[in-house]
Amino acid sequence: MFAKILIANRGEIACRVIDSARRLGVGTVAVYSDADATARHVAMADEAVPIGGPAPRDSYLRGDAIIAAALATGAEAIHPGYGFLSENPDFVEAVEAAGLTFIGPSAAAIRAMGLKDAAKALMEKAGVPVVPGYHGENQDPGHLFGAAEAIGWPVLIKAVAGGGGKGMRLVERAADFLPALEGARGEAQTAFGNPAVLIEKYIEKPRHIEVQVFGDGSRAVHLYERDCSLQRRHQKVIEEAPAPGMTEEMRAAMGQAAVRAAEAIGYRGAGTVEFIVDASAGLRPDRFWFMEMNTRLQVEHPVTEAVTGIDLVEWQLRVASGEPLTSRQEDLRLDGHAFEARLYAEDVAAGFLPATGTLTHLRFPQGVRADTGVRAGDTISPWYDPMIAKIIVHGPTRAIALSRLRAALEATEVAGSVTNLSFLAALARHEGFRAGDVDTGLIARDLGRLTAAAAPDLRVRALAALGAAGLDAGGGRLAGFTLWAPLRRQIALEGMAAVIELPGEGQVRVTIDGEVADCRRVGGAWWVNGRPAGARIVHTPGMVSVFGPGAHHFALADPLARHAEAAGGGQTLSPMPGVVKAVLVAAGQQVAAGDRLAVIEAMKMEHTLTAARDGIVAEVLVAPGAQVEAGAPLVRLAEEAGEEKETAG
Ligand code: MV4
Repeated sequence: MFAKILIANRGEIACRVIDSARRLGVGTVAVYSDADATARHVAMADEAVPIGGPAPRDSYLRGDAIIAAALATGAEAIHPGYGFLSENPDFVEAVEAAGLTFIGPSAAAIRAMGLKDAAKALMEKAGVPVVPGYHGENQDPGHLFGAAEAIGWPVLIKAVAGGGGKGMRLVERAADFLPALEGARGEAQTAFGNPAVLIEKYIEKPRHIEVQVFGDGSRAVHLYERDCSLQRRHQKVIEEAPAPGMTEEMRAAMGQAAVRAAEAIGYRGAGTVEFIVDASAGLRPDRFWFMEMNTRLQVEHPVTEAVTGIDLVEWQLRVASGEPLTSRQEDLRLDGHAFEARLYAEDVAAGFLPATGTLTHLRFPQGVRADTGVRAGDTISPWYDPMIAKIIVHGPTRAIALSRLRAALEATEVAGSVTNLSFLAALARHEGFRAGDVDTGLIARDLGRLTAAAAPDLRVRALAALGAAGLDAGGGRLAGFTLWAPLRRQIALEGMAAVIELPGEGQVRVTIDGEVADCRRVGGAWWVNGRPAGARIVHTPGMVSVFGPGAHHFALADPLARHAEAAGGGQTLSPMPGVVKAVLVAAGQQVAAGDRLAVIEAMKMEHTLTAARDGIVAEVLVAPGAQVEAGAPLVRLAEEAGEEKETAG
């Protein structure tokens, strides 16, 4: 086994690799960008090396800096995690040329699976079923059209170098073929620098079922399947193992096909063979086809760990350090059912827009596995994937595991950023999902229902008002209330006004929009209208959150903040979280309404902010490169001439 490894990644996967390494007595070196100097993975590792600026190309994609860090710290091997350099064969070669071990497959194995057409041809030869279609060299439009006619409509045009749905076009009839081909080729050229396409029969309502494989360079085993059909725009949302409805016959066929795929390329380490499945007539062993092979450890690997009891990172370290695979296929067992939900900082209501912010409060329930790269107080920055955590549950049956997932999601507490938590919980309650009736279109079909924000009920609003009044603290010593407060108080929360009264000893009456909630403190817990409230009130700056079940957040309507906003005719605020690309004015400069003040970049799009009125720049509040949150002031204009400040007296 290695004495020390370097983890060329960040976030939850870096933390998760460090956990297994530590358990095996392996020393760990983290690398980090300037944006991650205080990140959890840096704090967890034995040593940490800065490798550059926050943009991935300046740090986590800099193979040279990462290899230099490994050599400087005496690490013997590099674990790439997923994303970044994990499937870059040139990096693998550079690691090996430096005398280090890459914890993963050979450069040749990665290259063999890099292009869809070559991978399909290779798999066909190895006896792995591939989607009927054309994946040859001839890219002449007439030839491709002939191939499509032969396959039969509808067909799918896919970029040979593609992934994640880029350069993919559905063609339902002959007349649409040529424009679709041109569109796919253009997109493929732009995205991958390679316009080549292949043509496939279109599988309607497919399921995405993938098989975890593990090889030692010659032999491979499979560790059963995962169903990743719950996706939104090619982003996986909830994954599970095993696949609902899987039969022993189908599992054996898919497992054998995946092992053939891995052995055909002399695969070493953890990999995943993705299949597309036509489940329109149930799961049948003649209705699955190879899609692609991911030559890395995947995000959703924990569901496989949960149902097999295997630590896949331990296996990766063992095989990379030269140990042979010790488990044979017949030694492996499938135990129960597992789910993983991906908790993201994202604004579901705004079309799943990635969000940023400081996680002022973060708490996961007991008894579930939460893989995370952040702690309370950490920031989700705009530089990287906004995943907060993966929540993984296990149970003896699918129904029990799914009810554990629902409970875990309803008991997870996050404040400081919007999240997809209630969307995930709605999915966990979805009838079709509960019935195991999953396909890749489920989320899109029921999007409205899944993203409808639940209005807080009276109980939740009353608790928020109690929290805003400061009555939740102090262990029920309500008597103190009368010492400092009047018997009747108005509480203003964003979108809600409440009146709090004390009708008697230990009792609080909250009136909201004419509805009355009689609240009482019983043994340290609140009861509302005769029932235990069963919720937790959490305070974070400017906010009261009520957790359980689910989460509701109420901004404190701060009269001071509102005053600043009104007076802030002079302030230009960032409309969203992002990075300041440019500041176009300086203090003292005269500007006219509409003049450009600053440029913010968020999610690879630039937004220019302009002056709301004529004036003089009093203050520039940010510098280029700064990370800003939504509502952050960027530039302040001097008060208009003749406008006097309010004075006392
Ligand atoms: C398909 C397909 C139907 N028929 N291929 C989407 C991304 C890429 N990995 C392959 N994808 C698909 N390929 C044929 N021949 C439907 C999809 C597809 C999909 C596949 C897996 C998971 C989610 C998906 C969402 C939309 C389309």
